[in-house]
Amino acid sequence: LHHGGILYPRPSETRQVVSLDGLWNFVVPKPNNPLQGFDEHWYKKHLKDLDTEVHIMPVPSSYNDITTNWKIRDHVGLVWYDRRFFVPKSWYQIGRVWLRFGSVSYASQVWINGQLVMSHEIGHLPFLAEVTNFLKYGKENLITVACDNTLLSDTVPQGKVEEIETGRLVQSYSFDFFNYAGIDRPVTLYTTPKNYIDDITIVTDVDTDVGYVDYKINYISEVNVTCRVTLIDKKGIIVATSDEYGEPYGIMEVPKANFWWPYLMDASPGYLYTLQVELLSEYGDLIDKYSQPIGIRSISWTNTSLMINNKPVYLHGFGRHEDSDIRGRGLDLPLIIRDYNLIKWVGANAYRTSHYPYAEEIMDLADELGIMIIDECPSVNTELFFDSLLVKHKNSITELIKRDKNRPSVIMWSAANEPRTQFLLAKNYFKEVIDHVKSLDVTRPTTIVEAQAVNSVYSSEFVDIVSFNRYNGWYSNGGNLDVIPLNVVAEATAWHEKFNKPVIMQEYGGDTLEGLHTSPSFIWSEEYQVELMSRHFQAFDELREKGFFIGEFIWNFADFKTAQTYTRVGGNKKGIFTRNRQPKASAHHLRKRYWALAHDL
Ligand code: GCB
Repeated sequence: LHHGGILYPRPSETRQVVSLDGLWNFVVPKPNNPLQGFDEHWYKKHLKDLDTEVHIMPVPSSYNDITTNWKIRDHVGLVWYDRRFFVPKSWYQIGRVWLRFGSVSYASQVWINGQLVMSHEIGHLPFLAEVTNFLKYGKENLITVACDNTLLSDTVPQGKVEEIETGRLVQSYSFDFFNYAGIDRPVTLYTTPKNYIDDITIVTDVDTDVGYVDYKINYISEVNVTCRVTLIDKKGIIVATSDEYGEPYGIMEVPKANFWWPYLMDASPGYLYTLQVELLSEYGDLIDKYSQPIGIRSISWTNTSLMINNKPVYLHGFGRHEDSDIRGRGLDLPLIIRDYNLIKWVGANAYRTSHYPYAEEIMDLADELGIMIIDECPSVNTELFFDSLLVKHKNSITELIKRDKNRPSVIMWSAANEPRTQFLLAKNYFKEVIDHVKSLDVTRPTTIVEAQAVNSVYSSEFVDIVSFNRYNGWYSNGGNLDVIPLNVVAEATAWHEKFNKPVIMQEYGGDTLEGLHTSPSFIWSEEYQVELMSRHFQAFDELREKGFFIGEFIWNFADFKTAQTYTRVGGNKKGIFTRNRQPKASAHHLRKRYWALAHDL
């Protein structure tokens, strides 16, 4: 696998990008022979020529809900995808050709024309390989992907596979969202010159009205090169340039900079500049060029607050999922733009990418709108802790930070959701996880989202910001909404007192069936959800007076699919929007609060 940068494929004067999205062929091996594809060398054949049922599968999409066959929805193990594509003759000796997947869930192997080009494990993260020497130029090529959704004790996240009475394998897991799988994000083929820009790392800072952009360029080159870095504002005006020495690192000063501000904290939140990076030969010829959007802002924190550009922020938003009807976790542009419009409408300024990294295309919109992101790695509900798992957990963080390090929207790293941190084994495990995050990025605070009781947690001592989830009026005291203010204030205060750090309530909420009305409110009704929220708001207002409480996130932005269980009616219904993104009464209620909070700031 490629160990360099993972820059998003962007066309430029020196780079071409071709999408391999579209309709692929899809085959599920026979249940009695899960390794059929390997035994029969499917990667060397066209799936369409096999003597077995071939489905048409859209890419990107999860495969689970596309067909009408429950055996595909609930399949455990390998599935196979392939398609043909052309590579233009003009790409021959163009330099390098790369193949990049936005993500494949969970593990995958990729072949080009029958030759293995890469393998990757862990969903929700991009991976790539150089495929220059595997391609046929000016001819048709074949790409084959084997994808395995199996979750075991040594995967991130963990799961269990059991054989039931009929001999069928069944996947179980304790996390509360459907284990969607497949090629769920875009697949791209792109070119770079032979000598090319491999990675860019940006750290920004602010001082009164001056912005600082610290840049570091990694390039691969067999010849002597210099770097020219130019910062361009939204109007296309050059506001700063690197010095004449052409070093691959430096600091640019931007007088009277437009800072990146969170949504509703400024008239033009999410201001982005373009950082244009050029690799030049010693004669001054352009070798490679890449343009990276960046925002200028600072993040700092104390034991009671979190600051953007030295101004304290109060986070008000939600936990979310990448989830929708039919496509599952597959990237869908109409859906992400709808979500973006709903986020603006409801007046949220933040969300957590619960419980895995979201698509880069979604993150781009957060950068642009000024939404503050708590960027979560794919570790959710970890129950067993051991070294080989720790290695994978760290890998997922390495890949996440490599992908998102330049995003102004990312203001915090979440290293896990609801691990079983009451076990002593979790202590050293999470110390190592947080040390690892810090070894890669010291500019952002860390958190671990806790569900254990304050006094039995071994992880919050390592993080910068304490996060907890609690379902008062739902999993505890269901039906007794009056306990909420007391309990929430007491618990948040206890977290602060124990760890002396800022505190965020990362989840609270209750399942609500849209259209179910009761007066007085009764569990599952729209009225109950609204009242549950009001009682929390009362607690949050009290907590804000105390000075250490820095954020409230309702669970969840929208209803989403889960595994089949008797506690979930068509999935988790704690959304303030339905699964098809229409408001429940709670969305209107939340909107009033979030806009009022915004005007308060
Ligand atoms: C939680 C989990 C989240 C669940 C939620 C619920 O604590 O973090 O993934 O969906 O509770 O609704 O049970």
